[in-house]
Amino acid sequence: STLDTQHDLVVEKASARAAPPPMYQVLLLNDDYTPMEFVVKVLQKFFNKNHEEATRIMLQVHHEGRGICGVYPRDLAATRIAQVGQYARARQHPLQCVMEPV
Ligand code: TYC
Repeated sequence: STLDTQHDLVVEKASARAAPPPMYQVLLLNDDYTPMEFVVKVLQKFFNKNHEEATRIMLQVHHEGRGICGVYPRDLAATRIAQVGQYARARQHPLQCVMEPV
């Protein structure tokens, strides 16, 4: 470690720091029933996408079966999946969201 006496900043060696947390992709899965505009809304509301990027991801899922919504540490990925599940179920849509390690 070095001490920056001007600014009191401590810079540690990488080997002395905590490892970065394991990261997980959150993916949306295609189905035949969930309306396209609902999927776009979910991507804006829970994954902070603008309408254009949300539309691109929705169409990728529609055509390829799955698409990446975001990459997060495990607890945040699990929270997003639970939020999407509750939001979709409450509106009678079968939309499914899953996570997998990067
Ligand atoms: N396939 C759906 C339809 O034609 C649209 C859709 C896109 C559904 C993405 C789910 O994750 C999904 N209405």
